[in-house]
Amino acid sequence: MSDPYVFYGMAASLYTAKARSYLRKQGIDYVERVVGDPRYAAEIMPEIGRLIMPVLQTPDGRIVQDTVDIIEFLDATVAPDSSAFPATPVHRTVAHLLELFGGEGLLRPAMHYRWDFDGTNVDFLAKDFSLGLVFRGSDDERAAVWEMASGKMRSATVAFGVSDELIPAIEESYLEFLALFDAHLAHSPYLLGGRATIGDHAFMGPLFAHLARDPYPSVIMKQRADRVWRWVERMNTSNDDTGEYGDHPGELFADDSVPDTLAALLAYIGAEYFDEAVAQIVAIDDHLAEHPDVVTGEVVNGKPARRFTGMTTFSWRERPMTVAVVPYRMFLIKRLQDSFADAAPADQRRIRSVLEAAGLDPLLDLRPRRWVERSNNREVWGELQEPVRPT
Ligand SMILES: N[C@@H](CCC(=O)N[C@@H](CS)C(=O)NCC(=O)O)C(=O)O
Repeated sequence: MSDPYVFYGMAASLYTAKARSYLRKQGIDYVERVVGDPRYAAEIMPEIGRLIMPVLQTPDGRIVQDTVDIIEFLDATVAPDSSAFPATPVHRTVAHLLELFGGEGLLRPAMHYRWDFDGTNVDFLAKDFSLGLVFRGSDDERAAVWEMASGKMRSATVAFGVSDELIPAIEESYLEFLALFDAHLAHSPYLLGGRATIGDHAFMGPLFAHLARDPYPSVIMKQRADRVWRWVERMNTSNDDTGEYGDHPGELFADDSVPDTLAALLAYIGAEYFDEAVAQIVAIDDHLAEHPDVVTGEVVNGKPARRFTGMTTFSWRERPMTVAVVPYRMFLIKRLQDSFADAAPADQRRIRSVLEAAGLDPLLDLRPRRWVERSNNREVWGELQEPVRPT
């Protein structure tokens, strides 16, 4: 028997939940270690140049950081027969869109419901964070690490657009999302039908660690969207866990189709997230226009730990919202466009009409003058190209 994979993360971490659900759904033999484990500092950090989770270490010692790369690597090497990437063109492109929205678009409610309800959440979070970050440390060490880590994450809420005046709208928007996802799950155990795809795994990031597990929002999910709560449970099992659907075929929706409840969720993504995604593309293109000295392959922002490239403002629910510019999103949008580009012309027309119905089709065309790619576990600038900006 070969050694298991080693998976570094922690219970409270958003992106850890995304890749963990993949490991579990695929029945991959792995052990999980917290990032406070001294082996993370000794073996992982020197390779990846920053503290970030999750990270996968393969039995032969290879290190893979970033949930997209972890899932893609395992999908190609361990699980090609049960791939989380749909084989058909519409489903595949929609899965990439859901991956973008799940991993990035749901950060705002996740951050708000974690960090703005101290009366209910904070004692749990303090213990939970220190379990993952401090390995067998004293109470004083735990308290110090919690102060540092929680201070950093709390200030990041602002970077994701949480502000006092927008909180009522953020909550309204999240409840709408829960209602739409819950309605979709009434007839389907996963986003694209009978099995989990990369879209489900990305949704697990915000929906598990923060929105289903932190005390305050977990009650909201259980009371308002019990099917979403069940989906979260299901995503953490290695079997189907679809009893309430009867004998459900483990297949995606027939004929590459998008049922009405999924179309409604896509329309929600169009209304809630499209302007933000476009603002990110434009801001990255502006940044590159102002920095013509950037070269292909250069680490974005000079250091892997620098995740933001300034701030940008766009209109959200008819109010201005200011958020951090996140170059990593260019990596995800490129994958969406690559999936579209790989499709045959007739399939491209079908993809475009599904996205058009949701007001999302320009995401198939807009691009900054350089994409963001990943190399050696870092985000790097791609080749220079002709930008396509909104008209
Ligand atoms: N793009 C990365 C994001 C990973 C990420 O942001 N992880 C968070 C925890 S959920 C983290 O390590 N944050 C630490 C930090 O930014 O200092 C992925 O998909 O894996």
